[in-house]
Amino acid sequence: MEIDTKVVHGGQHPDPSTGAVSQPIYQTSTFAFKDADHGARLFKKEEKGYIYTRLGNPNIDLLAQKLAVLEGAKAGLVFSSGSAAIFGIMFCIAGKGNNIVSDNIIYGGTYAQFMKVLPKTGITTTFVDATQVEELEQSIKPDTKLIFIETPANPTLKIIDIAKCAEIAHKHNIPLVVDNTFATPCLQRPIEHKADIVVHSMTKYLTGHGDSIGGVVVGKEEVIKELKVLNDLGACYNPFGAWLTLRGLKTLAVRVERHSKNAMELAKFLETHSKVEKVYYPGLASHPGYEIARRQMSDFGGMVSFEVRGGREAGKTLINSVKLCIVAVSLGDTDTLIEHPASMTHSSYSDEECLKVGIKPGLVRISVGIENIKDIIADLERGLDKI
Ligand code: LCS
Repeated sequence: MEIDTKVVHGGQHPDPSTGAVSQPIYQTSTFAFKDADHGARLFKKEEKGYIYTRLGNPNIDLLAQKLAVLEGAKAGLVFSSGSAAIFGIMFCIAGKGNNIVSDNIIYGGTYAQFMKVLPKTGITTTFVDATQVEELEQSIKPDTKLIFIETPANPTLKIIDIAKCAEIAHKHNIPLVVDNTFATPCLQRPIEHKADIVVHSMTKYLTGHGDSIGGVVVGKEEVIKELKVLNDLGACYNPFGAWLTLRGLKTLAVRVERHSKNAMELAKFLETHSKVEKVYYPGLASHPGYEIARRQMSDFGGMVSFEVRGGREAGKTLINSVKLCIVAVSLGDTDTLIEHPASMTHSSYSDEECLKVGIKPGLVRISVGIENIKDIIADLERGLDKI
């Protein structure tokens, strides 16, 4: 099946007990056993069945299975957020006293987790520019347990060659972890490029309507089994959230097609605008990652960033002048969202760190929605005129 058929049917069948095409919501914390022996057999894993929603639930399991199918992985595990999913990987795969190597442009919340939370568990992070293959390879030390990248990266849309990073990781017998939130499996499937573990904030395109927070990890069965111990830590998801994401996934391909088409038009408009200094969109030939993006993605996605002439103040004027675009963080929603990375999503980077990795003070990020592009452009044109 092609990916746009898989998002509709992949891993899913009508409910076996009722024939319901949309799986009913199993909003229950616990499941009744037939008798004492049945309960004991389930706990001993001698028989399959549901025990308690923290350990497993039909909606949550179906979602994990479906996302594994979409990414071409063997298994998956869903979490209460993308951040929890990332922490799960670091805690279980890297572990105490070890190191991870991460690209230096990542979501600000992930950066904060690597800088402030992981050290509490004894994990250190080495930040590199993963587009520089030699730098990446040299950064790997004997205690390095994994490489982590986002591509396209938040917020500069930096494109990293997944296959090259995987080659380096495997040379050193460590896994490559790819955060595929920006691309979605409709546009990029990192496992096809030899990545080992894929993580998503489901909060974004996968759920797609800005109404639920969640995260997922997919990979080999042994990796997911390792992460399953996190159930004992309390890491789990909820049936209604899973149902919302399963519903959102049905339209993922059509939404992403529209997001990408709108983003390309917006990027082209911004590139010719006199108030705009630079546009960051991997679908533009001027983007340094354009060739790699063409190779590893089937389209360029719905995220566009740009620098306005006049720096932070000009960016602020623009953000305060738009009417249709909603001033908010998050991304991948039906609605167009606009934000200022340096003071919002990436405020965990100091001003110096922002400058070092290229998150300029005048950078504005737009999650291009599925509205009519003429209305989005008209709104931004009005805002740019106010600068
Ligand atoms: N990975 C990426 C690439 C993200 O953009 C985010 C959140 C996360 C992981 C974390 O996922 P969460 O825990 O929020 O589900 N990115 C956000 C952003 O750019 N604005 O608000 C949240």
